Amino acid sequence: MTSKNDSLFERAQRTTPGGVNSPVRAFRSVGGTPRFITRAEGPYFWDADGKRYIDYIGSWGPAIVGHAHPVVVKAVQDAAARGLSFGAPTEGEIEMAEEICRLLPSIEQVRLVSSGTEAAMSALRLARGATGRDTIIKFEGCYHGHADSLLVKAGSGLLTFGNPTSAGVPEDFAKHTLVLDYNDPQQLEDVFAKMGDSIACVIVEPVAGNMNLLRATPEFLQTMRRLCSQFGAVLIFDEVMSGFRVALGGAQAVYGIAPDLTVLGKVIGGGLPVAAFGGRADLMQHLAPLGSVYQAGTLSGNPVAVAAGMTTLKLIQEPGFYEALGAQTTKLVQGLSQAARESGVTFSADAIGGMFGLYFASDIPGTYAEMMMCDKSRFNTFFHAMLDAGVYLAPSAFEAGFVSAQHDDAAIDATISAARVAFTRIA
Ligand code: HOZ
Repeated sequence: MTSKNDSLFERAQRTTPGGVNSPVRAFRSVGGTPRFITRAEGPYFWDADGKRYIDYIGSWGPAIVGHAHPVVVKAVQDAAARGLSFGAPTEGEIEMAEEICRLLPSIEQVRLVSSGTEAAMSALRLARGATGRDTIIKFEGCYHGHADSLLVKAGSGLLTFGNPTSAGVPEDFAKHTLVLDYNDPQQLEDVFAKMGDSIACVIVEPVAGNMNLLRATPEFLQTMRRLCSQFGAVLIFDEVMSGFRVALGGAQAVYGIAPDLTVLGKVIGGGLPVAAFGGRADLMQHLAPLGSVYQAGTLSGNPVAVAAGMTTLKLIQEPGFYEALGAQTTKLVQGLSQAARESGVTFSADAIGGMFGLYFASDIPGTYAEMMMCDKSRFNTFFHAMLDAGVYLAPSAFEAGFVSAQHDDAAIDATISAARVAFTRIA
């Protein structure tokens, strides 16, 4: 019998490059046919062939309260009935800005946009405009969306500017980006000692989620905080993944470090396109219409998207929300680790809040280089065995996983049982 997923993929490729609207969805890294999703509810979604999966990507982070939460759906329906988009301000946007500033005290003022890419790109422009400097620092393995200055990999030496990682990014843009090693505070010290006065900003994922899950060491983040303050550079935390995910106050609450600017996305939209950047009021006041840094968007602060986001932000503040989310995520990674041990498979796992990483390596990686040494082919075998068993993990060995508040014991236990079988295919 022909699979509907197969025929949809074939059809999609005729009109859409690679058949997908975002590359990782194409399953290129793991092989096989992407699943076309027809509906989702709680911790599950269903594909075009009617097969149910326990979902561990949660739309790559936003679905923290579970898919199609009835309270969020109702808020979206009500907002939609009042009008889809006005291109003029609404009270809902003020409420959302107030809520963000209350939950992340380092944010004194915030601007809403529609995607994490847009938020990161705007934060960079603001940092450059406010400091009058061009050079930015990012870290190998961190992903901040696909703005030109950020699709850059390390050059040949510490002080060599980066090389584009995508065709279409001019060398002239990449030459303003320095790419350093994650979790290497000494490199930061060396670079700032040589050229601290010309650095506009340092942008970092304080808990990295785009090279699988990788925690920053406190020393690494403390060093960049100190150096940015000392040299007048702007410290930008990209909390698109970690914001409202590793804790209510994001990674900055976990580490107790206040960045100058924060980039947010995913959870704040509750599944609809809301992202934001915000921080120190004196920096934010450089933005148009007050200042000379231009930034704008027709759908920024869209009323339907804001309704989904605000309702989600309320739900995650219910008593015990993060305790329960963290407990289920820990139960998942401990169960998977135990199942791997029983099969003699070299494996480790980490979790922080509702985010987790699975590593086919004996220890949890602490650097990008260690992460790259994880066994990708074992991950791919595991991924497909889990998929066959109805568990949908991110289709890449280098993406983090996400648990929602709807992942109950039944879902977690079923996942661990599936893993017991999957690990035997590897051993
Ligand atoms: N940016 C996501 C991977 N880290 C993928 C988003 C998507 O395909 O929806």
